[in-house]
Amino acid sequence: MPLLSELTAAVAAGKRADTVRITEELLAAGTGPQAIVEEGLVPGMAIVGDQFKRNEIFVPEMLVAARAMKEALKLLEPLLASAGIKPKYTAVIGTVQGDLHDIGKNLISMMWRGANFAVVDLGTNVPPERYVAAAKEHNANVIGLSALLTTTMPAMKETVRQLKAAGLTNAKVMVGGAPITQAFADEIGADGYAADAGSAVDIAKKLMGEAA
Ligand code: B1M
Repeated sequence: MPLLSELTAAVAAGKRADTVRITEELLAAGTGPQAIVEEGLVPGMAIVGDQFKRNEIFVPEMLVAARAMKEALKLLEPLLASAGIKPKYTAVIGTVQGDLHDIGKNLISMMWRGANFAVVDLGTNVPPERYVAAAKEHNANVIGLSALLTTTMPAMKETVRQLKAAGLTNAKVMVGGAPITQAFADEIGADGYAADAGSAVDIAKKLMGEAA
């Protein structure tokens, strides 16, 4: 199997040591860091996202794969930065005000990073004003809101309202979390809704006008 395909398989299987070793071998063989990301690592996370959507794997496997990818990215990020290669899109993400759940939000961040989005993670309990300020500061293309409690759904609604009122014409607002539905997303005026981390990548890409 060519090395890039081996890398894809290693990430998808969450084999951290193999992922790092193959990344090092590819670099030593002269493969560019961008090709390693786009043709090796990202397809691995795409496989994981699809398996997750089909309930073939669960959160622990997804986290293990994401960690393997993160280790490889540690090697590549300085090279990508020095070559001036930047991710195409920037996403700002956080869990809405009053809500401290972050496991789902962290998964979405990892998957977006895996799809080559630059991700600014605002953490949990994020007030609407912070989303607005961060979206402006980073010129975000996607703003992701996560909520796990029915009691924090109004905070999500208020955040979407403030983001829309701020006139961020460049940015699409995406929402998700266990109590969130497409109907609620439509009701509060969000641009996109994803039920899980796998479809969160597809939806974000669609919002950017790209094929999922
Ligand atoms: Co909390 N909790 N919790 N909790 N907790 C739930 C959510 C609950 C359903 C449990 C229950 O009663 N059955 C319930 C909510 C009930 C409701 O509102 N209807 C609940 C409650 C009540 C509470 C407290 C109020 C409990 C208390 O103190 N009395 C409290 C609230 C604290 C607060 O936030 N202010 C609380 C606290 C906690 C812990 C701190 C103990 C811990 C959180 C730890 C952490 O996140 N660091 C915790 C946990 C772990 C859970 C459960 C057990 C698991 C949540 C989780 O991480 N799931 C949860 C019950 C459950 O879901 N089975 C529960 C795994 C995660 C991968 O899934 O986050 O849904 P999820 O993310 C998914 C999708 O939703 C989606 O993609 C992810 C991957 O597929 N998604 C997005 C998420 N965000 C997205 C954003 C997107 C797109 C998709 O676009 C931007």
